[in-house]
Amino acid sequence: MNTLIAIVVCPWLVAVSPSGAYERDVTYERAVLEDRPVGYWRFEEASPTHRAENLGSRETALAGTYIDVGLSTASASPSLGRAARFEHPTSAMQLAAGLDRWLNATATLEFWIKTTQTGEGSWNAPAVAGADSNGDGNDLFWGTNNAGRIGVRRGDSGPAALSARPLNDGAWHHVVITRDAATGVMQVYADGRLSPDAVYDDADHLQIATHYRSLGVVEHLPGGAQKLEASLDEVAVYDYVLSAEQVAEHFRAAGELEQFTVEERVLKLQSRVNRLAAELQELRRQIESLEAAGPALDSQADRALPTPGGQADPMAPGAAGAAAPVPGNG
Ligand SMILES: [Ca+2]
Ligand SMILES: [Ca+2]
Repeated sequence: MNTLIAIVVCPWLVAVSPSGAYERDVTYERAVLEDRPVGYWRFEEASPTHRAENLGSRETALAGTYIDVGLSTASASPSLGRAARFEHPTSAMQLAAGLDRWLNATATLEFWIKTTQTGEGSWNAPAVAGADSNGDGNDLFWGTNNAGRIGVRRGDSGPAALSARPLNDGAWHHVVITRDAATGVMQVYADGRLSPDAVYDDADHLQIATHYRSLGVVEHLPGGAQKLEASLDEVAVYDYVLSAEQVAEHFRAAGELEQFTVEERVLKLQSRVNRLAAELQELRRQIESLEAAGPALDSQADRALPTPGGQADPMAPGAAGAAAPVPGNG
């Protein structure tokens, strides 16, 4: 009964398993789905024998198969549920169809990552997704790790947009990488904010032709490459460039992370205050609009009243139905 009530009263806040044993907050999930990802993997499965559910619009076409991936790990906050550990040289999630169709075009890759790995090299550095085109720079490395700085690289040692600071401190971080295939502009957001100096205009505008359909590994690499060693969560792929507001909203929807510094908590609270102030301003505007329209509405109401000489008020003094004064003590 309680389960039913929770779902009916607030369907976007609480999801309850059929057994009722596991509850999770889906605030973050709702924020991501509102922005229509084509692929969105939450890693909520309890066992790697299950298929990784894709909540994005491509549904089963981008469902995943776990390969040596650890599951049921606590994620960065209750709103993120569980996370996946890509902790072995063979750890990967293989998808039913290619990711390159999306990520080689204008796209966004969003994920949460926890790692202590220090990426070395460029084309052979660990990354979340991508494939090497052997012998040339006609390739993309999404989520590449360059000495702990995470971002996207085009080409073997080519242009890259990387987070301003290393993120390999063993704490969870929200990373959003965007690439506009038409303009060549690549951006990296770390923990909700655009990284300074992490916008790179890749002027070559190459048409990338590599094929890949895995998460947690760079495909088609000759020997000697570094394999990603990290926990990942809430990986999402979009077929457009997320705006700064959308990125900030997702980060905010993750809720409070205990790892945040006082400065980061103040920034999050300030962001919430700004949003409430904007909502208050909008409400005031609506009130003023109603007040301004008030006289006109009153005039219309007056015109709708019965004219004098029309139907008599049955309770008026002297009317037949009016009650006679009752003598008494008052
Ligand atoms: Ca999750
Ligand atoms: Ca290459």
